[in-house]
Amino acid sequence: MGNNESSLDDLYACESHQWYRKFMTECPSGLLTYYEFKQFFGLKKLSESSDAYVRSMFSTFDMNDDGFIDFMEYVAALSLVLKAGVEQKLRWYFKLYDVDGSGCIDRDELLLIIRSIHAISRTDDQMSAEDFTNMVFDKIDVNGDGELSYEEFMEGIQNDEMLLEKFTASLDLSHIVSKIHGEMV
Ligand SMILES: [Ca+2]
Ligand SMILES: [Ca+2]
Ligand SMILES: [Ca+2]
Repeated sequence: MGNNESSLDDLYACESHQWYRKFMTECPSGLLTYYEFKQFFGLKKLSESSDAYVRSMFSTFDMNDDGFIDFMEYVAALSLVLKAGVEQKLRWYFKLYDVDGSGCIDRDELLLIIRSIHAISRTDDQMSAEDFTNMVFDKIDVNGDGELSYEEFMEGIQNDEMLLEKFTASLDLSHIVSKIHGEMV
């Protein structure tokens, strides 16, 4: 089979093309509103806390803050979810988890997000959102001030295999990816 480099490029181009088709089918105006975003990802009936989570996800994808996700923002978001390295993902998670943008993640923020993730992904995870939040703070709130700074978060998660796996899995969005792939066949 041809050389690897070009087939990788082809694959990427092909994926982008599929993403574009899906995007334009679901969203002919080329701009995705929050409502359409939820439709797009099959997130219709959400509890209040899940809604808050999806809304903050929407606004991290809406990079120019105009209230819409355009195609470039959508591709950037998908590329991040699908292809980004660990550090890049963690940086994005930090932004997502820091709901009020204070530069630190406090206990309530982490709990809110973890609860919302549980609600959306319906994992039969043994650990409750409260237990998970407490464990995270026990492990990586190094100075014990009840907030996770950017450094505590980045270093703590990257140095703890179990947490790293948990956090990556929590946002792997595989149901979204498989939804998109499902329509590629
Ligand atoms: Ca935008
Ligand atoms: Ca905060
Ligand atoms: Ca701290």
